[in-house]
Amino acid sequence: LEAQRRLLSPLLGNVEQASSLAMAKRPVTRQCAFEALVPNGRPDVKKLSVEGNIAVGKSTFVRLLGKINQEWHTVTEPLNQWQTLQTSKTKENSSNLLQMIYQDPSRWSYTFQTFSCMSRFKAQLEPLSETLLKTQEPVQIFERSVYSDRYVFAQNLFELGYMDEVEWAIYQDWHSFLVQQFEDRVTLDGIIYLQATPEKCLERLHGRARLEEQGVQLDYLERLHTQHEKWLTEKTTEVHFEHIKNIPVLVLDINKDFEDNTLEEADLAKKVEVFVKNL
Ligand code: UDP
Ligand code: D5M
Ligand code: MG
Repeated sequence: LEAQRRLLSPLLGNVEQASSLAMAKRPVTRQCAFEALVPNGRPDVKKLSVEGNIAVGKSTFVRLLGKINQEWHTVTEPLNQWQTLQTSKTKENSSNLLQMIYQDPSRWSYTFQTFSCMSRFKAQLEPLSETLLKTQEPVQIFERSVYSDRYVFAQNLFELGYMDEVEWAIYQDWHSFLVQQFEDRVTLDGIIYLQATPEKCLERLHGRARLEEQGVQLDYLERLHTQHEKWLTEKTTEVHFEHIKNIPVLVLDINKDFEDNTLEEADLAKKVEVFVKNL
């Protein structure tokens, strides 16, 4: 484990922290088959994902959004499925894939990517609930997406050498195929990027004390931070899908705690409301 940890070398030193609203035009290529699911005359659903480093505060933020606007349908990450992957019909026989990838990333990275990404596809492809369809301006908010799975995690694990070239090629092939097949249904209208320093994320990670993550080091979070920055602020990541290339991104600096801080919560919620309205 020590040897593996040493391999997670740091990429980045300083992190720019700024809160900015980066808007671009809404992609024009959504809908068609999906439109048929929407009753006549009803505005279609705006879909967003909340992205950000491990333990930055995404789940807390998504819960907050769901509380603030009860018409917004929120979907948290299917982490539970990765921790209790059933390997036989009896419930006692389950494997913790999250623990396995942290303990032996070379062995389990590709397997983890297939399972985590499929679970994200399934979450994004879930039929819209009756309640959501009845709302005037339906909004769905996902914690992470099939895009961060590839452009943050899978990319990083490949760069670290935990997936070899063959695994990476196969991963990219099926990922592109699935996104293209389901484009209308897995496309997003906007991304909320929760930004904080890797140091702040590590502090929150320690506070949360999830058992599987005990060995996570700062340099791993620094690498993931860099992947997020390259993808969402610098826009230097090569993205393979037109519908996601120019997606509007709302960057929120959440170094300051928003949890249990009513003023901070209200300020962030206002920014999200304006962002969603303009999508
Ligand atoms: N947290 C915090 N301040 C905040 C938001 C979150 O201390 O403003 C804590 C939260 O209670 C949890 C940890 O940070 O213990 C990680 O939060 P979360 O699970 O929401 O992060 P995620 O991994 O989903 O991004
Ligand atoms: O993310 C949940 C946990 O799962 C955290 O330890 C990161 C890990 N994770 C999520 N997606 C991936 C992929 N695709 N590969 C490897 N590890 C992953 P949290 O940020 O706590 O909500
Ligand atoms: Mg979470």
